[in-house]
Amino acid sequence: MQDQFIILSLFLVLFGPLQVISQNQPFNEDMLGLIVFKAGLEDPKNKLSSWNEDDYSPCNWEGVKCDPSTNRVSSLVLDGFSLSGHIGKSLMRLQFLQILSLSRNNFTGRINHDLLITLWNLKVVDLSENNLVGTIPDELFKQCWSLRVLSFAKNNLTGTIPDSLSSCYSLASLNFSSNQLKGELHYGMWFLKELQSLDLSNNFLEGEIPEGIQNLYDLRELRLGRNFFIGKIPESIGNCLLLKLIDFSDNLLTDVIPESIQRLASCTLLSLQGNYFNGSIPHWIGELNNLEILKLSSNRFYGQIPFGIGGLRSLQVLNFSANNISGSIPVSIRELKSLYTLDLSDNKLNGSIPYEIEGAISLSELRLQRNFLGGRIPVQIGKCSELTSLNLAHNKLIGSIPTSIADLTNLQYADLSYNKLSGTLPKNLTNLTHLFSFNVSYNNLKGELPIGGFFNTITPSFVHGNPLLCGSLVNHSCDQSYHPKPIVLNPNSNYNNSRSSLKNHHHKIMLSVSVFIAIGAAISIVVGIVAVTILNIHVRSSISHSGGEEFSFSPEKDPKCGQLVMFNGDIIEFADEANDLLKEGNEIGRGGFGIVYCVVLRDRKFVAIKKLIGSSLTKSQEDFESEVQKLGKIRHQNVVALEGYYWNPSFQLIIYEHFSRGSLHKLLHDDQSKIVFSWRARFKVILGIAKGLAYLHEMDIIHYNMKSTNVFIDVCDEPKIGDFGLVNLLPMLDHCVLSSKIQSALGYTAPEFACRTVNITEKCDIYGFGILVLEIVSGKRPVEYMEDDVIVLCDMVRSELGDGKVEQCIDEKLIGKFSLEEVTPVIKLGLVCASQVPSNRPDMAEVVNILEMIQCSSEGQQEELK
Ligand SMILES: *[C@@H]1O[C@H](CO)[C@@H](O)[C@H](O)[C@H]1NC(C)=O
Ligand SMILES: *[C@@H]1O[C@H](CO)[C@@H](O)[C@H](O)[C@H]1NC(C)=O
Ligand SMILES: *[C@@H]1O[C@H](CO)[C@@H](O)[C@H](O)[C@H]1NC(C)=O
Ligand SMILES: *[C@@H]1O[C@H](CO)[C@@H](O)[C@H](O)[C@H]1NC(C)=O
Ligand SMILES: *[C@@H]1O[C@H](CO)[C@@H](O)[C@H](O)[C@H]1NC(C)=O
Ligand SMILES: *[C@@H]1O[C@H](CO)[C@@H](O)[C@H](O)[C@H]1NC(C)=O
Ligand SMILES: *[C@@H]1O[C@H](CO)[C@@H](O)[C@H](O)[C@H]1NC(C)=O
Ligand SMILES: *[C@@H]1O[C@H](CO)[C@@H](O)[C@H](O)[C@H]1NC(C)=O
Ligand SMILES: *[C@@H]1O[C@H](CO)[C@@H](O)[C@H](O)[C@H]1NC(C)=O
Ligand SMILES: *[C@@H]1O[C@H](CO)[C@@H](O)[C@H](O)[C@H]1NC(C)=O
Ligand SMILES: CC(=O)N[C@H]1CO[C@H](CO)[C@@H](O)[C@@H]1O
Repeated sequence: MQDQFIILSLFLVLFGPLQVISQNQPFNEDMLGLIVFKAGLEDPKNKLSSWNEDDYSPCNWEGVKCDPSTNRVSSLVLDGFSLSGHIGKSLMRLQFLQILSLSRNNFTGRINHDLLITLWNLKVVDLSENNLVGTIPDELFKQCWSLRVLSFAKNNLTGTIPDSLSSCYSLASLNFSSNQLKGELHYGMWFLKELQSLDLSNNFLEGEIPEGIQNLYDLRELRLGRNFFIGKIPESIGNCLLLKLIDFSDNLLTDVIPESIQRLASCTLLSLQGNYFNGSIPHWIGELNNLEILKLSSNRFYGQIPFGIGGLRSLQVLNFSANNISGSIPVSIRELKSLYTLDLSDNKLNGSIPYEIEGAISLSELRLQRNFLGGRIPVQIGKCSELTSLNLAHNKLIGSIPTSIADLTNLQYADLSYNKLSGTLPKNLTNLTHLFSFNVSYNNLKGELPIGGFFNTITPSFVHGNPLLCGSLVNHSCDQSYHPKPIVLNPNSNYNNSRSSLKNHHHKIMLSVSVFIAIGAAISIVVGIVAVTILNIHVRSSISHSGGEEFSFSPEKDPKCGQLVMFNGDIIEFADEANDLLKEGNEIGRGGFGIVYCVVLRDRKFVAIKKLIGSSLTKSQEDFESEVQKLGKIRHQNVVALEGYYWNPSFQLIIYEHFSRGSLHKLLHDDQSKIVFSWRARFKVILGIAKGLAYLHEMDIIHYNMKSTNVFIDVCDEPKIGDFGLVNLLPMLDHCVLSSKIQSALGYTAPEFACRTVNITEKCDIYGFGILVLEIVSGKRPVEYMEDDVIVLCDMVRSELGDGKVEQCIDEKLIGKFSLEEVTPVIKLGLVCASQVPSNRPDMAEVVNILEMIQCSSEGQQEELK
């Protein structure tokens, strides 16, 4: 058989043009061409075994198809047959060939310049993924009118793209990618008006991208990546309205992203990575709402990530890494339900990781390393259950590693190194069966390393640089391991016990006093009295012991003793002798965090000074100062301004603005207070608190302790929220424990505090706010102790409202002086905020909107009445 081929080939060579022989046998001419073609090939997998010269027709041969009307070979498709050899002249006998596809073989040699001239019927030529060398001959395109698809991709072709190519005006798809083509792109390329797909990526093309691309009005795919193009993307690209896939990656392109791209609404892929683009990421990018892949990494983009990015509902890959992007991660990220990969690494992002990341439920890879991200790792990250890879290294993250990380059952790789994380490693990280790398080196973690799972094979370099970690791995015995010291007992904290027993019966509004006493009060009162006594002794002794030394804190007097810092830059001069400053007579209040004194400064200005108790638990000076500095930046009409602070190792002061009218609690419940607290004023207070709290939440601050004694009222009836953010001044403890100590006020405590499995979020403040609303409207305390009953305000209101007796819930002092249309929705809003289930509570921004709507509609009604 092999011999026959050789003889045949010889025959062909010897007797030259075969037309003579084949004229009357057009049939055999196709066969002859194919047989000779086969004879020149290596066919290691015997793919062409069906090519038998004894057949009458090649039409049934593997890879061969004939046109039924002429019985001539119209299609030769031998993709991936592992053939090697040259694409010889013999194929040019297949005069009726329309499709020639030899992709994914090992053909070598040059491209014959006669190919298209001889086979002028060819519509598809695909020689991609072979080992063809040499230049693309200019003559090749002399007669190429019928050519629709041309691919020479992934060969070793050199030289330039011939200008003559522009005469192939039927071309719909052109692919010369992954060769070694050089030279500039000729504007003749844009004469190919039928072009739908153009791929010249991965060559050595250079120069500017010529003008005129708008002629390609049918273009859907444009890939010019991995070349050496310079200059800008032509603005006219925005006229190619059908473009879906745009890839200019890894060139030397400059300037800003053309505005006109915003017209390309069908675009699903936009890759500009690895260029020198600058300017900010355009806000309209969020309008390209079919985008699935957006890669802008490794450029010179600066400014913020536009909020509108949340409009990209189909987005799967977002890569902005290695730019100069600042600002924070927009909360609109929660809208990106399809997002699979998010890479914002190597930028200058501030702010914290927004808890809204929980909305990105498809997220598999999250890379935020090397930014300036602060704050805590949000517990909600546990909701991103598809996460396999998490890199937060080289940021300024604080707080503990949330146990919710253990919910990420698919997690394989996590790098949290080089942050300021504290606390212990959650034990149940050992539950993560796919974990193979969990790097927490260079943080402030303490305590014992978990045992089991990944931690059985851990090497020291995963945990290096945490001096307080213990265990055999780090040669540091756990005997004197870290035990959190208890916070100074708060006299009210034990109310939580009685509260939880109340809660079991919360469907009953009234509880008989005997039950109450039996379950809660007996214990809580005794503990309470003991605690108050201990607290008093502690405070008195600390005041009397440290006496004069403690109060000589003017920086000039003893610089080593500590430093007093006022945010307005003033050096504080106290009017009185330092010794008299923080004396009991000046005391104006006590809370979970400390004692508050009212002090007059030299300039006659009053300030409130809070002396932190549990001082041995406060952080290092550096941490304390950085937290207070942060709080000092919190400025809002409805939030108490922090004016300064003082630190020394034994005690710390925080200096606030002072409000002479006192707290909301005083205004509502102090019978001596003669002030008329009108409905208008109350509404203003409710709205103000809502705005202040919304602001705090926006700043990522959870208050944890919303109650009427922590809201102050200024002379214009504006409420000011105080006592926020202090949790961050204490060392990191389990949030749950900490919060239960702080949440001292009976009745304001959100039910989830009792439930250790539920994460505490800002929704706990919204619960407290709801109770506050009811308190302001009703003038009643959240829990009132009657002669032999306990009334839980929120349950009482809920039941009265249910019975249609709204008036019963409104402060008697207001009777006749309010509009029911306004009060009723406010009460309902209060109840919704005080829902038992955290997710049922609206967020504060919504609350503000609702209140403003209530205000508008009732004002509207009053207008109408006039
Ligand atoms: C391609 O052919 C060359 C020689 O003709 C051979 O060395 C090489 O292994 C072949 N490659 C493949 C992928 O078959
Ligand atoms: C061009 O050809 C290469 C190699 O076959 C292929 O990977 C690529 O997807 C093709 N480009 C287009 C736009 O189809
Ligand atoms: C293709 O070109 C590259 C770079 O010049 C060379 O290393 C490689 O050997 C070439 N391959 C073939 C099959 O000629
Ligand atoms: C962007 O870069 C170009 C050229 O590198 C420069 O001319 C232009 O001023 C830069 N524009 C902005 C907004 O930075
Ligand atoms: C983002 O792009 C950079 C290059 O610009 C690349 O190194 C990195 O791997 C990409 N990120 C992801 C997650 O693919
Ligand atoms: C990043 O932006 C800062 C100013 O915000 C500028 O000083 C710096 O040169 C920029 N870096 C790069 C690499 O563009
Ligand atoms: C991990 O432990 C915490 C409490 O320690 C618990 O809330 C959480 O459900 C646990 N997670 C897993 C996956 O076991
Ligand atoms: C996770 O680990 C905890 C102990 O840390 C264990 O109580 C719990 O059952 C584990 N959960 C799973 C799903 O393995
Ligand atoms: C953990 O991270 C540190 C700091 O980036 C690095 O030096 C160390 O090699 C990493 N360890 C492992 C096991 O990857
Ligand atoms: C722990 O001690 C052993 C033996 O002294 C030593 O080989 C090892 O390097 C030490 N490991 C660390 C993390 O210091
Ligand atoms: C809001 C915020 O924290 N901004 C800071 C982000 O980081 C830069 C550089 O460290 C600071 O200058 C900003 O004040």
